[in-house]
Amino acid sequence: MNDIDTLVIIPTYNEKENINKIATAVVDASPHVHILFVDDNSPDGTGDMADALTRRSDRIHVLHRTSKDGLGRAYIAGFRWALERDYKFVMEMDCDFSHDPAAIPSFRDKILAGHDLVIGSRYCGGIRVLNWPMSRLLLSRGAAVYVHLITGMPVSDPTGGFKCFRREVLESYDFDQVKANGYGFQIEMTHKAWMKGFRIGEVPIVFEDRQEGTSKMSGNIIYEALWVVWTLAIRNGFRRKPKGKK
Ligand SMILES: Nc1nc2c(ncn2[C@@H]2O[C@H](COP(=O)(O)OP(=O)(O)O)[C@@H](O)[C@H]2O)c(=O)[nH]1
Ligand SMILES: [Mg+2]
Repeated sequence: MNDIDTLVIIPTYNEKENINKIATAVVDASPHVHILFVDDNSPDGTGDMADALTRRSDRIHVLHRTSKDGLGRAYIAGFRWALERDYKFVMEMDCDFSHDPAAIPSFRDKILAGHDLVIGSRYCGGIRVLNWPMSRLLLSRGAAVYVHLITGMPVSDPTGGFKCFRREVLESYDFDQVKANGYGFQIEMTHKAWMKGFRIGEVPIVFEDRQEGTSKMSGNIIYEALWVVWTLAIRNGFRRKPKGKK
């Protein structure tokens, strides 16, 4: 695989305005990455566009799924695909430019400096969110406070979806036991890694609302995140630190 050691997984559902631009931007951002698009049979033809991209670049791959099944399920399919191959690091990233591809190298650098999971944070040392409605900012900030109060997890942006896993973290999960599928999925994956004692780091990111296409966020996703936090806390007996730590 030469210099390639990182897979950037990008789930897509109706992203025809963004997919070509994001592919170019990610490939240009780092010589170390491949992309895997995980498309849930988007009605707008995003899956066909992803196929066309794979023919143009051997650094771009696509996984097609039959129907819209949520972000978490798409990522798990991508994680399994990554683990069948030799990637050392696996990233999560949205297709809509809310996550700036130029930040990709900072995640890999932070992992190489001795972390197992690196989370892009909008909220460490200030708030860096552009063009989001105030309601969504409050929801996201509220979720961060809620997660911290209930679990004690020392992560400033637990619902964020721009992150990088060391392969060993993904190998440690039992994907059949993952319950949540939306923002709760991000909280659940990070909480599990933290409980197992993996080293978690944060890099500051600027988050900008999408300019093209539409959000797939729904009320159900919010309810799911609310209960999943309690499930995680209860399942771990309200333990507020990783195993083996005093
Ligand atoms: N494959 C797949 N991708 C999804 C699904 N839901 C959302 N996405 C993708 O996940 C990313 C984040 O979704 P988005 O709608 O921007 O959520 P928001 O940023 O929270 O409003 C985008 O790249 C979407 O195309 C899904 O059910 N399946
Ligand atoms: Mg978005």
